[in-house]
Amino acid sequence: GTRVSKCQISRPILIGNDAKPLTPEERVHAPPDHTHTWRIFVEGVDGEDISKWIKKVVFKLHDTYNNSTRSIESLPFEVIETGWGEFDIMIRIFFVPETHEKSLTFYHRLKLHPYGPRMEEEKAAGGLVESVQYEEIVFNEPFEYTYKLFLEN
Ligand code: SLL
Repeated sequence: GTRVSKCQISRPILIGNDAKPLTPEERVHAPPDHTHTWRIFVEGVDGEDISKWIKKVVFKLHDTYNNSTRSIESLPFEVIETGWGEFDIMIRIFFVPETHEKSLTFYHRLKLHPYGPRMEEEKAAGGLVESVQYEEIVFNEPFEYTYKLFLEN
């Protein structure tokens, strides 16, 4: 393939997690020390279908989890789990092979507890918390396939 010189394409994505305390009924079915259910995700902005250019997302969880490397190959790119602690999740994004783009690695700190500027709202919402980061993925001198893909989408 040929690269498109002097061209830079950037696409926004959202990386984040939400979490909430387990209800007493849910705690009956979860391991005894687990306190929260949470979801880690990679999403498009405004519901964009990112599977047109993202092939798979690998989430590396804390070693306390069974099968701590979770490979997600179709939408939604997310992992839903229960647990008791906060930790850093390594997130590796693989692009569709036609783009010839190398995978990119991000980190997200899993948030379970109300704290920070939104603490009062989070407490009022029964401990429902959310932590989302906006990332700009930049393709520098993309291959023609990638260039055309984003022209059309
Ligand atoms: C902490 N450094 O001490 C962190 C570690 C580990 C979280 C958090 C349970 C996994 C399981 C779980 O929530 N691990 O038992 O399946 O806060």
